[in-house]
Amino acid sequence: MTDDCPHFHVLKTDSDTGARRARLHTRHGAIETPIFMPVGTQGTVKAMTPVQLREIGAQVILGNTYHLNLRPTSELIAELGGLHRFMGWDGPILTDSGGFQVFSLAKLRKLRDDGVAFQSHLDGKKLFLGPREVVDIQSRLGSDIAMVLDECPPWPCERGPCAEAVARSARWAEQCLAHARDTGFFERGQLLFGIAQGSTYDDLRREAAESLAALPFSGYAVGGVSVGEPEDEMLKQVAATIPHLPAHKPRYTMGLGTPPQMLKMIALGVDMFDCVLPSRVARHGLVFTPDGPLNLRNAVHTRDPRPISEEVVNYTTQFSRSYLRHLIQAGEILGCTLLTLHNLHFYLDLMAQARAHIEAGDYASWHRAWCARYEAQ
Ligand code: PRF
Repeated sequence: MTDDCPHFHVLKTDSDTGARRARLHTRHGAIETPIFMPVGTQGTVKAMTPVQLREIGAQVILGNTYHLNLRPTSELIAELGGLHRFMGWDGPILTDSGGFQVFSLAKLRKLRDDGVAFQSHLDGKKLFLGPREVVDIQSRLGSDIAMVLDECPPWPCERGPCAEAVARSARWAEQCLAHARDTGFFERGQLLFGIAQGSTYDDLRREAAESLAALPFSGYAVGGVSVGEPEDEMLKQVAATIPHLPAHKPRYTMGLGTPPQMLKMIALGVDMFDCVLPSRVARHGLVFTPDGPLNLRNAVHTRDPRPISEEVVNYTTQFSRSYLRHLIQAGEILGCTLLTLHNLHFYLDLMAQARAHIEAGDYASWHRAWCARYEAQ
């Protein structure tokens, strides 16, 4: 295997941890890593305009094959010029393949060797997603980074079913790659990432990673983490997977996490993260600060004239905790916008700090001190 990867350049590798500073090139521009990707499931990062996302430093956002293909459908989005034009975001977009969402949302799922049959959670319509379907849908959406179809075992999961999920995911990944090649996916400049499963079994994690690493995917994700397992178990699973993935390609842990979890995973060599956490909890009044999360619904903030944090500067931190609490208590839309903006800015800025500290060569001590303060509460 050569260490040449035309779309990914590792700029600096940390000497004390597995952290690296890199640049991922897509057909809608470059992404500086480590990076957090705000989640825009239905073609919108809830409560945020694309201009606001740009202003807080978002570089790449996520979309979801499952949701967008049900409504308004990938055919309609293709007809309207693709997802970028449809939603007015001209930066990179990563789309998840839909398998994971079928398992968490759809009704009457039936797992088959060739894919998964299910009923729409919206209208009960009978549908099917296989390796070819998810590649075709992501082609129509025009995402810059597409994900293969995988089977994410629940936690906890017995070894037998987990080994089957790993084997099935490996077959589906290979079929996705073959179909992408056959349909001009890579010629159009789209990238395709493999997803390594394996739950809590180190040897299955290794097997999953090695079988994917043998194929020329554009990057690799660690799937099946943050599905209810304790944090130390989550870190163990990522640590069991990363060493068996190619070092010269991007690595992405799907669907996590808290700020300290992301910093710890960067130290293990992870480059990319996505999570609904910062945007979802914002809509319920929870905001992030360097001293840990703050619940603005709490009565202690009723007359608090201070900003969310004296150290964080964004559009939202000009307002008092008292006012922001009032907006959330009153169910005002602006409350969702302001708190989502704050939380996403907090996550994106944390990644910018991580990049700067990897460059400066003090990532190990910086991230330990950052987590200690955040978790001291
Ligand atoms: N697979 C896919 N998407 C996902 C996951 C996965 O395992 C997870 C698990 N944390 C979140 N999103 N395809």
